[in-house]
Amino acid sequence: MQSRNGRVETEPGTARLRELDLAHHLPAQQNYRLMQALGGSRIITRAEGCYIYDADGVAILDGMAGLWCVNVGYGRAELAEVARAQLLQLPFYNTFFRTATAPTVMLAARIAALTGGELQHVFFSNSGSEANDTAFRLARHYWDLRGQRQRKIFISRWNAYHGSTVAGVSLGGMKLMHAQGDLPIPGVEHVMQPYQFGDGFGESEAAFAARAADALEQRILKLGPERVAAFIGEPVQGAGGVIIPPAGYWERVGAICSKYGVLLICDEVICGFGRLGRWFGYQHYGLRPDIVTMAKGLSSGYLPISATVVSHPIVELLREKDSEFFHGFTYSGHPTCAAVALRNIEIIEREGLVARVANEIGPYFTRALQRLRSHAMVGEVRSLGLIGAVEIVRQAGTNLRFGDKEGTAGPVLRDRCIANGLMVRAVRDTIVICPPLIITPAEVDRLVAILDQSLTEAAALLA
Ligand code: PXG
Repeated sequence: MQSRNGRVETEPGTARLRELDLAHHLPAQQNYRLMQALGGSRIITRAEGCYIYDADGVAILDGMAGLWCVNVGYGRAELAEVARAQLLQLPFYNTFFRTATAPTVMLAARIAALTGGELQHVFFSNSGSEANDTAFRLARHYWDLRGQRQRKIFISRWNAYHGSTVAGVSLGGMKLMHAQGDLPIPGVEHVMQPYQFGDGFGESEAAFAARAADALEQRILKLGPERVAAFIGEPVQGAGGVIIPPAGYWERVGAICSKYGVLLICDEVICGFGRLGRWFGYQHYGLRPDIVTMAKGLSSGYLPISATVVSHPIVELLREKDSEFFHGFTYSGHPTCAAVALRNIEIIEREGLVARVANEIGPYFTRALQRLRSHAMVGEVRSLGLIGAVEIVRQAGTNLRFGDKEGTAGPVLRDRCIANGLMVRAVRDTIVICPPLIITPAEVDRLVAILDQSLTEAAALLA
């Protein structure tokens, strides 16, 4: 690192790091002026289990598993060792020139075994965004090859998150992201999300599920089914605020996709690898997707890698038509990332983390979170597996928000949580929680105790 006098700084102190951060580093999704006003970033220096530690030595319980990704928890020496061995043997080789590496091939086979059925073919990328871009390009190419060149439109949902690339933002339903860069690109449509607390409050679950699913059918009919390529959705929307769909919603959506021959793409970037108590969220909902995208938990965030799993008939058609898929990234199937992902899957299996979420810690988490319902400002607590949300409202029993606009109370509560030693995120007025799958009952109790205390403090601040 270069200091002001040109010398290399080997171990700059925290204050200097924060100074350099403000001077040179543009962190993701930030208001760079506000960052300056707030004095820069918190420097995270190490992590172990479910805890992260900052440069001041403060321990913070990581209620977000990094960024919805560190499923096996921090400090897994064997993942470091596997990476080291692979780096020494073959750090990199590409998959463009009819070349492959052992970890890449083994990981593809491993993933295909986990997804099963027709989902037998795996295309690798580096991020969830790229996995979805891959799905986007592949689905359009597929319909061209099938001679249905009109089938170009993707339908997604408002408030979905599918990434930050041009196609990722377009497929996503975040209006603030669309507003920058003139997005979405043409050919992407959005329908209502299955967010009962926000958009179907007081409606029966069955009626709301039908209404939300039927919005998809109505849009398909309006556009003309022959023009719709695919529907993409997260089984449970994560970044949108942990939207757990009402019973029956996905079943109906799956049936609508089949009825009109629309490809179903499940974005498993957050739900995959045990989060909902199954390997994948689509399995929880009994869906049969044509394409499945995954990232995050695939390597527990230890190294960047993502995958687009493609069903057999799609690949069969590419073969039959003798068509080259002009798509790929330098690091598609990166052997070191693949080796780490393979070992990560092995850890999840060896430790029975998926069943643990379904049968033990998931239900424990659900019960513990429900204790927060005693607060007057908690409108709803919901969870599935190890993902959960707490809705902050002005008055329990309603869905009315604090202040003049949405998003007043959420950040206040989040900041109290962080100050009290718990990392969580606020999505407007929804606190979202997504801890590592290894979290212990005692750590869940601590997580809930901090939320409890922080709710009391936030209530006083918002009064
Ligand atoms: N799909 C889903 C469902 C995601 O959650 C992506 C795709 C994109 O993955 P990459 O690896 O390209 O970031 C994601 C990522 C947030 C937040 O604010 C969530 C994500 C990323 C950044 C911030 O909760 N999810």
